[in-house]
Amino acid sequence: MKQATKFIHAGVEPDPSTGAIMTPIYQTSTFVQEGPAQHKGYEYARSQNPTRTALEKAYAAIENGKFGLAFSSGVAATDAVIKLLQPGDEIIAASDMYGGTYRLFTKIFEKFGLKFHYVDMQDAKNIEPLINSNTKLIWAETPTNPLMNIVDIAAVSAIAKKHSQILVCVDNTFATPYLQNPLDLGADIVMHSATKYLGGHSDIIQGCLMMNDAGLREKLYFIQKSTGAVPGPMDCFLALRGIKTLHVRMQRHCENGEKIANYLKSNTKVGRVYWCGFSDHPGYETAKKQMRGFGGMMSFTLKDDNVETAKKFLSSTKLFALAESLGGVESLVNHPASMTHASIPREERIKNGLTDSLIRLSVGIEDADDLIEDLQQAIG
Ligand code: P1T
Repeated sequence: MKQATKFIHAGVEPDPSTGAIMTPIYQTSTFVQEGPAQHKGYEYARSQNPTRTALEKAYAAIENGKFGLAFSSGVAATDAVIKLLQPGDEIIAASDMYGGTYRLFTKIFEKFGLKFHYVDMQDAKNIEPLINSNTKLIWAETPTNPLMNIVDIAAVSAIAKKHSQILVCVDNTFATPYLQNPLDLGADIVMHSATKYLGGHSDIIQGCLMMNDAGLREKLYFIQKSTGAVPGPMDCFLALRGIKTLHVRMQRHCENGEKIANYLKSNTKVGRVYWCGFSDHPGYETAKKQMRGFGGMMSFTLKDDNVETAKKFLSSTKLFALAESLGGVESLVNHPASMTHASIPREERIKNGLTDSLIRLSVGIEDADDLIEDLQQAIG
């Protein structure tokens, strides 16, 4: 089945009781049983809910996976993956990633005896020297938030496959399944902040995991129901609705992204533009190999590269709303150093290239000319 058809139909069947074409919002906490343990597959809504079941089937299908699991946030989905591990286990993660993921690893899980190593994963070979018998997970994000670095998923997965105990999980939030399918490239788990492009309308917080291995699905399902970070049925309904237009939205995000990236590059007041669709981007060849387009996320600095000028720009846009998050139909602008990545220690951040003056754009699906006009007046 072609992608566009899959995004619209994945997981959804006419409702068995009424024929409703849209999966109803099963707003219920529990399900009546005919006798003890005699039920229709639904017992208690933390464990199963029909709206969530439809969404989880859709999640599996859009990432070419066998199984999908929905969580109450992207961070909750990441949390579930790390709970597969035990004290003493080691994780290799990319040094550039969403600040909240870094915070979860360093502030929550390190104190439970997990050891995290952070490497520049733009060269997969950097991983190998860190592998030992305790290494259980490689955590990759690509393109990375906010520097748009590219990790070669097939190369990282091939290294992991040499060691049977190592799982690879890829945070595919920025690329979305429209552009990239990590399971097809050898990853064991795909994670998304569905809050972003999958939901697509800035109206839910949600996360998900997709995988092919039934044993892994059982372990993650056990964690999902035991720790309880499940999304409510209304949010599942909204995510299901969002997925139906993912391909159409992404097409426009990619078109607008290219126009805006080129506009910024040509503006003499702009310094460096971080967008993986430029042929001089260090990860361009890998991006071209593993992605079907380059998306609408980018970061840049102004030539007058200081925090005050950046802040003035951030307060001057009118269409680009200054806010955390990304991937919605409306354009957003963000200051990673003080907003989404504030939990990463400054020295650590700067060492990896995330300066105080970096500006991140989530290019929406408005008219590109209007967006360029807005950037133009804000740059001045
Ligand atoms: O916000 P939540 O749904 O819990 O997802 C966390 C998350 C995980 N991975 C990536 C790549 C992300 O970008 C995020 C959330 N990011 C933002 C809120 C942001 O503005 O970058």
